[in-house]
Amino acid sequence: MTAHTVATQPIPDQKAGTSGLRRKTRDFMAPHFLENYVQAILNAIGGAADKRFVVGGDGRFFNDRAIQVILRMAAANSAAEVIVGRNGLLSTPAASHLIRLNKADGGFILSASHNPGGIDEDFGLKFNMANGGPATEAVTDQILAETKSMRAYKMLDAQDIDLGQPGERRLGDMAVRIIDPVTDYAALMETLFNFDAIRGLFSDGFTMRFDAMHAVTGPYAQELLENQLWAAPGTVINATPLPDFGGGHPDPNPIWAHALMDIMTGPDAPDFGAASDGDGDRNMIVGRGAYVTPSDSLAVIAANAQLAPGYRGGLAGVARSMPTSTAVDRVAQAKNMPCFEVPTGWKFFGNLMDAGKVTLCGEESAGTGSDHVREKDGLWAVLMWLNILAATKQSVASLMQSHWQTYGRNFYTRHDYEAVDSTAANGLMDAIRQRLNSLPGQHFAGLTVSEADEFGYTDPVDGSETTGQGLRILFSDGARVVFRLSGTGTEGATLRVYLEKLENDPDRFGDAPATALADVIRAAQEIAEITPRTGRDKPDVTT
Ligand code: G16
Repeated sequence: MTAHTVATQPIPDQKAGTSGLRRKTRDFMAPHFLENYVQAILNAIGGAADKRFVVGGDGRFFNDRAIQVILRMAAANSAAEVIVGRNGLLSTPAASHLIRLNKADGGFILSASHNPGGIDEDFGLKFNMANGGPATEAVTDQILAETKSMRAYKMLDAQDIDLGQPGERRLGDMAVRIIDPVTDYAALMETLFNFDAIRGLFSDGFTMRFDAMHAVTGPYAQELLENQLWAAPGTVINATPLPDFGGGHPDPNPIWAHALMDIMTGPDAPDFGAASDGDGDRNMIVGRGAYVTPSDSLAVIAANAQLAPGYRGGLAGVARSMPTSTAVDRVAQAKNMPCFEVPTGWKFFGNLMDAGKVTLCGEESAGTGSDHVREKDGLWAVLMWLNILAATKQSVASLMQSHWQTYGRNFYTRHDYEAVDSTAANGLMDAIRQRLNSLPGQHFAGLTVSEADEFGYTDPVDGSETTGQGLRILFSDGARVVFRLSGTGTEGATLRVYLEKLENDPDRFGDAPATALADVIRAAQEIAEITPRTGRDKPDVTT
């Protein structure tokens, strides 16, 4: 087997978004596209010589081909070892754990997360660093710079490696270690949660559905929930990872996980429902007839985490992304815990966790996790909920009621306008940006603006600065609307409108979010002129 150098040209716009490079699958399959980007990553981290990496993905279309390319390039760039999940499968949190467990130099995670998969859908690649977390902005900036001057990449002439069986292989001088994707991750979960208590819950007749959405968490959920925690066979549905996720969006929210929502609101609803996304880092939590928003889930976990053995000593602090509701802030205040607000993107939590400033992090985009890894972790959140339910012996609905009684209810909803013309979306944002200073004091839909700004962040650990992270409008009654353009889409622009209002009147806790937030929604429409500027009279997705 010989390594050779392939001449190439820079490919425009290989700029990472919120979480790595996401593009149409056919873009990734185009000549040199993947290879250029992989070489740019290796160059940006100072080369691969003698380094060890973890490689795996969510099993979407092109996952298998891309992994073979990465293996050959790692070998040609003189890496010492690559650890790869059997059949190329690794959930994102499991990959993060493996990097840390094996003290690897980093990892390549192949996924476009919750985006659909297939030759005409989406693909993605991101690099995680030695701490197990997504590359920081400094590193992604360096990768981008490398893509712009890319002239050659290294490739080993070699046959595909059979990834179907665990064991040691060699690719030239590089070792390839194929491992079971689930084992180490499941062992980590057992150190964090009270498995006996959860087994007791299921033994007492507690029922559950976990929708793996034909994505990567199927094997993880079957092993943990059905084999180790004694949930009834059939608890995990859509458990086989498929390259096109069965034609669906593997996005765990009430819209895309509507099959699970139908079960949970139907006459035979089980006690508990949950779902995870393409690569297993997002989660949805739902009780019988009781959907829990990701922001509320974060707050409930912050309030109850000490019930799980791994968190018995309490939390060092909590952090949320800026658009996430402030429900967790009130828990932190009551418990006298530090609470950090960071830009959208899990990479912004990494420094806080590494520095021991926070234990628990969460995002409105269905991500929750702790410092056990450096990614959000869908199944971790599900096990945390099961542990809390086992310890409190409450239903999801009653737990939420008592949480709101204590802390108030943050009504919350997000409106997504997808595949909007990019110029129109940027124009909408610019127009608000230009009016930020004049908005305070103005009235919209009966609400008075009290503050308006554009969110920027200075990392308290390394002092790095990030600007332009969302436009915030606060109203005098404490309600809030945030406008932000998504960084994970692959088509046009996606406008996200995040709407929130705190309610302290227990008689109103049962209101529908759309009712409770009606005035905030109208105010957002008026401020952003959404319909005239985008031509849309309603959001594509409301969660
Ligand atoms: C990614 C990041 C998350 C972030 C989300 C937001 O999620 O990992 O930290 O909250 O994107 O996406 P957007 O920029 O579209 O609002 P994932 O699950 O897609 O990797």
